[in-house]
Amino acid sequence: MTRSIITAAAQVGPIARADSRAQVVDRLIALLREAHARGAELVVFPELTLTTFFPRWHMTDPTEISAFFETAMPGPQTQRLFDVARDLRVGFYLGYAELAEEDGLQHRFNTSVLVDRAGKMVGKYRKIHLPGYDAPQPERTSQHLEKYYFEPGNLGFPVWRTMGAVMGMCICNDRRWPETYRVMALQGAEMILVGYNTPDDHTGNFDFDSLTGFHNQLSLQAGAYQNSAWVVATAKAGLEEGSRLIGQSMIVAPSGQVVAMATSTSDEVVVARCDLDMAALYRRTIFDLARHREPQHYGLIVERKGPVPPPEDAQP
Ligand code: CDV
Repeated sequence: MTRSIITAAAQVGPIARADSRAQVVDRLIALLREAHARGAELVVFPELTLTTFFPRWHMTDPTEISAFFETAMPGPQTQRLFDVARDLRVGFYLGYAELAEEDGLQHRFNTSVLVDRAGKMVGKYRKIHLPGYDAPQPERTSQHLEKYYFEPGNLGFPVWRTMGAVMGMCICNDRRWPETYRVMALQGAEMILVGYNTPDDHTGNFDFDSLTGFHNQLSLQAGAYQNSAWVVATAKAGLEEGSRLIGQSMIVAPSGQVVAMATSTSDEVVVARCDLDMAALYRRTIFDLARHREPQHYGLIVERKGPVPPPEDAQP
C-alpha cells in the first residue's frame, strides 16, 4: 500500500502594515478552503504569516513592536483558522512572531507550529538561522533586522511522526543551510515544511540579488534530494510595503524535482500528492545514511565562526 499525503503550499500575497489580523485570517481561511476543495490534507502557510514582514523597519517603541507578536497560539484572532482546519480535517503549518514567557523573562522568536488534522498542536519550531542585522544599517534603504527582533530558536530541529509521515519544520533562511535538512533527515524526516519571506534585493548587490529565485530553487531542490525528503516551501509574495517578495512557492520531491510551483506573487494554492515511499526509496538506496554516510572519516570538525587563521609563521 502506498503512503501519500496530498499537500498544499498556500502562498500569501502582500500584507499591508495596516491590515488587521482578522483580514489576514479571512484570507488564510479562503486559501485553506480552496486547498481542501482540491484534496489537500496538509496546508503549509508562509513565515510570519499574520502580518506584514515587519523586520524591514526599525521600531523602538515596545508597544508598536508587540503589536506584531502573538502571545498565544491559537489566540483570539487565530482560533477561527484552527476551527475551520479541524472541521475540514486539514493539518497545517503556520509561521508567526511569538512573544514567549520563559524563566520569568520575555523572549521573541520567529516561530512555526504544526497542527494535525484533528486540530491538535503537534509541534513548535523556532527559527535558528536569523539573517540580517541586530541594528539598523544606515547605508541600506530597506532594513533586515531579524537579529534585532528575534533570538535564535532554542528548540533545535525536532521531527514529529504525525498525519502518517515523519515531518520537520524550518523557516526561511534555514532552507539555505545544509545542516537544517541533514539534522532532520538523520531523525528520519520524510517531509520538511518551510515558510519564507524573501525580498529580491536583500544583499544590495545586483549580481547576487538577480539570482534570488535561482538560489531559492537551488536550496530547496538540493535539500530535498540530498536528504530524501519532500520539501514544501511557501512564500509570502508580491509587492509588500515597497519590498518585492519573491513567490515561487513550490513542492519538491525527494528526487529533487519540482512537482508544483506558484505562477503568481498573489494568494495562490499549489497542490501535489507527496508519495512517502519515494522518500523511502531514495533513503534506501543512494542516500542510505546509515550505510553510506562516513562521519568518522570527515576529519575534525572545529566549531569556528571565522576563516581558518593564518599559520603562526605567516609573514605580515
Ligand atoms: N526572512 C528571511 O529569512 N529572509 C532571508 C533573506 C533576507 C536572505 C532568506 O533567506 O530568504
